[in-house]
Amino acid sequence: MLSGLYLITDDNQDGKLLRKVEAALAGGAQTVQYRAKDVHPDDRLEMAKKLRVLCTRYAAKLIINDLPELAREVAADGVHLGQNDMPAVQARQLLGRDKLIGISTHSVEEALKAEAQGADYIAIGSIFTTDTKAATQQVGLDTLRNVRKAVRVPLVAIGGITPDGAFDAIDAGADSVAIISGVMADADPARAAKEYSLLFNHNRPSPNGRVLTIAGSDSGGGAGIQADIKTITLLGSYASSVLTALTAQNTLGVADTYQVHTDFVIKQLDTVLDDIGTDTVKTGMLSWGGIVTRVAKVIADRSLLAVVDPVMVAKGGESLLDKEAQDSLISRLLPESYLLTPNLPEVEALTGIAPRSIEEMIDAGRNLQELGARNVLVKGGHLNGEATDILLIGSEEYRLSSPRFDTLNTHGTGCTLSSAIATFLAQGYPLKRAVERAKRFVSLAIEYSVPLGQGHGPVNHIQAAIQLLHEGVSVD
Ligand code: 3NM
Repeated sequence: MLSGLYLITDDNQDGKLLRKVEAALAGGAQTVQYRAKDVHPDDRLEMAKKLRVLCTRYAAKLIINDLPELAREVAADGVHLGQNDMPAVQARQLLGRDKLIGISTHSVEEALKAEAQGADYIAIGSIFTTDTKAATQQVGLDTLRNVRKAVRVPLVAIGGITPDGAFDAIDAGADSVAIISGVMADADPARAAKEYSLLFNHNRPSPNGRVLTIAGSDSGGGAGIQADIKTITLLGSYASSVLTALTAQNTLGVADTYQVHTDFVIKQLDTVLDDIGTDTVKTGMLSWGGIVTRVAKVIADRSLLAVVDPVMVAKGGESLLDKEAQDSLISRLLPESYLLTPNLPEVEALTGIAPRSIEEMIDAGRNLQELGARNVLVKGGHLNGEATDILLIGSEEYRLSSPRFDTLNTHGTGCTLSSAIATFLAQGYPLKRAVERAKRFVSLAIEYSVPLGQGHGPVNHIQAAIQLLHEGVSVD
């Protein structure tokens, strides 16, 4: 059964092809189609052999585009044919019954014909506009839906597919999404591949998705690892946790802190990852520079998708990280973060800019992307007026507003937001939808908070989760 991310190679022969394909395989690509339009046959054979070895190592399928003979020569798992290539019947004779034959189609009629000819899977496209292939017709999601109704074989959606588009294509019935530029043109193909691969977790039975939180313990239970585990669990994913520090804490503040040895932090991390693995990571309070650096290295080595809450400044304004840890955060962890979620004091500590307007929040967020963060959510809660957050996804920019509530009970909102985002990502929501849904969860948790203790009380995770599930899926 063909499913998940179907990577198609581009014609880029600058020597980086194998490295990019390997990164994409590490990120979760299930199928690789070798598509080499303008390559000398000798070089093509050489590359196809190398891809065969690589795909075998990652237990992924190798498909050869257009060339059944080459597929046979390198013992590929199958061949992909266009409408004008060798007829499927002939390719079947050449390759035998056990190999996969895929056929490109652009309509219900072509899909029915391809199925009748014995296609093992059908590609349908171009779903969206694409610059990668000239002269392809755009067919849209409706055609995909109609093809889904008409045929039984696995469907691969192709053409201009971004993570958001992939989410919609999967919803419309695609078993797999075929991607060229979304992975091959990305500076970080492993994380790009992981981003697409996670989308296939959507609508799985709970616990759906695995989230690993790396943070400190809040004995009061409102923030830190306790808030993370409540959030992840109540929203329906599996939570694992790595403790960096223990605090003696209540709603009035932190009475004392007990540091966990760095070696033991890393031991927890490796032990969980070597066995259970994880779909996403959320990092909170990392305490000091040594932990930041070594956690960042694990995230880099394993290409983990990390939501990094740069916990640096306490509610009262006091610094929670020493200078060395701040430097390590900027130089080591920022470049490995999939999403960075600073509040305004943290933006100032990281960039030296203290944003006083939406435009300045955007500028500061762009600075953080230049420092290496893939995407940034600048939380505007500390500005006066309506709370507006800025979400920067690559070069896109979104303004997300939420209501303000007149309450002291906001202890743990930052932890809750970042772990809710990590959870929804692990459940297969693309980033913008994951952030919107997580913001809704936090708003509900604040709205339903009840007084506990004499200081900043905790938010109400359980009531928020119940309410969110009642509201249904869509917050678009
Ligand atoms: N075939 P990207 S669209 C190879 O419509 C190919 O059959 C298409 O590249 C079709 O992910 C396409 O960069 C290009 O848009 C897909």
